[in-house]
Amino acid sequence: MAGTERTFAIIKPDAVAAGNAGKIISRIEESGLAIIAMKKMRLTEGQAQGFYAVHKERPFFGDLVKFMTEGPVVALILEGEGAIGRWRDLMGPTNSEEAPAGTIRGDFGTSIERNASHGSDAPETALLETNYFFNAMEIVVQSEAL
Ligand code: FUP
Repeated sequence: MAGTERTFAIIKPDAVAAGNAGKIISRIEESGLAIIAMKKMRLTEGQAQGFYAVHKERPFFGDLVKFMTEGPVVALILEGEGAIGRWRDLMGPTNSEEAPAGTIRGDFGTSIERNASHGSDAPETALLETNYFFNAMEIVVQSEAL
């Protein structure tokens, strides 16, 4: 059992621009995960480079940064039992072309790059990523979130 976890999520520029942010937020709410922080923002190039720093040597890094800065995103912190795995299950596999219908990446993404959403892959990255985007005063305690 994973226990209560927090995970970091992004609704990416493709999904926001297509008007799918609300639908994705509805899926989160229907899943029972609590949204304990949320904001819409436009990432700068430096912020996007910092967020994806682990990928900086990869050939797709430049394009990924360009994509993540092309329009606003919605950043969220989700909390619940096993939140990290549950959010990744809701998103589906990285490549939207391989993601099944019914998953967020399958329904709202179009490629491996333009895949509608991000989710942390482990407790360590979840903590790093939530702290990169949110400060303590932007996070509500779960009893107030629902
Ligand atoms: P995920 O954990 O599912 O977000 O996937 P990765 O950490 O492997 O990749 C991070 C992001 O890089 C993905 F969301 C999309 C992007 N990416 C590409 O644009 N091209 C690739 O070949 C691989 C990943």
